[in-house]
Amino acid sequence: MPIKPEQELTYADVTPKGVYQGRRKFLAAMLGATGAAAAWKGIEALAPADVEAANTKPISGFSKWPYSTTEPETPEKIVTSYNNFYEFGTDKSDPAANAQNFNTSNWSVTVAGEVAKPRTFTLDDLMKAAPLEERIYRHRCVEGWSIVVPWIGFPLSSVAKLVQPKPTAKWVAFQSYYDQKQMPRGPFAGIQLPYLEGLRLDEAMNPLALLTFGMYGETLPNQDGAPVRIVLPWKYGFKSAKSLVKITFVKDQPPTTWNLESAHEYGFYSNVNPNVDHPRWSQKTERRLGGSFFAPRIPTQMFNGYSDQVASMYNGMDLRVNF
Ligand SMILES: Nc1nc2c(c(=O)[nH]1)N[C@H]1C(S)=C(S)[C@@H](COP(=O)(O)O)O[C@H]1N2
Ligand SMILES: [Mo]
Repeated sequence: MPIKPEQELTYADVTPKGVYQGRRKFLAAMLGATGAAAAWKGIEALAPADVEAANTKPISGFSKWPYSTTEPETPEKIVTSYNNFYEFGTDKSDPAANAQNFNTSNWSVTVAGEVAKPRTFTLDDLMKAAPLEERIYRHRCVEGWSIVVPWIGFPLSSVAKLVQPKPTAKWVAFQSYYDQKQMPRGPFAGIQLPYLEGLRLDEAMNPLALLTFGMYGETLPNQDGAPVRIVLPWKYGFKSAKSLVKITFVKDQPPTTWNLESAHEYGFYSNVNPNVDHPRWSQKTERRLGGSFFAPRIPTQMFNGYSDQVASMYNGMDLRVNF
C-alpha cells in the first residue's frame, strides 16, 4: 500500500530528485554540519531552478475571489516540487522530474452521461465556459501535510449548466488521463489507472468545487495536473483528480481509485475530518509545508475549515460511517 503518512517521510521524499541527486554532496555537507533543520532549509532554497515548471504560460484576465483564505500562500517552488501524481511515480519528487515532457496539447475533456447535451470540449472552449477567478484555498493531503495555493478556475457547476444534467444524474465521475507511453511508471504505481474519482451531485455542484486551469498566475504545471484538474478544498487531496479527460454524470455512486485500493482506509467521501483517524495515523494535526522545520504541527479543521460552505450537505449523515 503506497501512501505513507507524512510522519514517516524520509528526507528523499521531500527533496526534488534533481536537487537530491545533483547536489547530494552539498546537502550531505549541510546535513553533517547542522542536521535536519539545515536540510529542510536546503529543500526550500534549492528546490526551484531545475524543477520549476518550464511548461507553464501566464494566465490573464482573472478576478480575485473575495473569500480566499488570508493565510500565507505556500511558496510556489514547494507546490511544484512536492507532489502526488502516481502516474509519474510514487515519490514526492517524481512528478516534477518525470512529467516535464508530458504532452498536453490538443487536450479535450468529454462531459457526458446523464445529461441533455453531452459535449467534448477543447481546452480553450472549456476555459471559456465561465469567468476565471483566483481562489486561494487550503489543501490538506490525507498523508498529513497541507499547502495554501492560489488556484485559477471556476466552479464546475458552470460546465454543468452547459451540458444540462438530467434528473437521473445523482453522482459525478472524474477520469484522469492515462497513457502508458507518456506515463511509463504507471504500471508500477500500485494503484489501478486511469485514476478515478467521484462526488455526489450536490458536492460536485457546490460553489467551492473548482474546475482548475492554473495556479500562481500561470497555467498548471504538468506535475500539478495540467491542463485541467478539479480542486475540492474540504476533502483530502486525493479527491482532486488531475489532468482530467472525462467528467460523467451518472446514476450510481462511481468507483474511485483509492477506495478500490483500500476501502477501509479511503472512504468515498473523504471529507477532511480531524475526528476520524486514518487506520494507520491520526488526522488531528497537519504540517504546513514551507514553514520552519521547527514550526509546530497545526490542528486540522473540520472540513478543512470550509464548514460554513459544505457542512449542510452532510446533515444527518454519520461521518464516521461515511468517512
Ligand atoms: N490523476 C491523479 N490525480 C491526483 C493524484 C494522482 O496520483 N493522480 N494524487 C492526488 C493527491 S493524493 C493529492 S494530495 C493531490 C496533489 O496535488 P498537488 O500535487 O498539485 O499538490 O493530487 C491528487 N490528484
Ligand atoms: Mo494526497
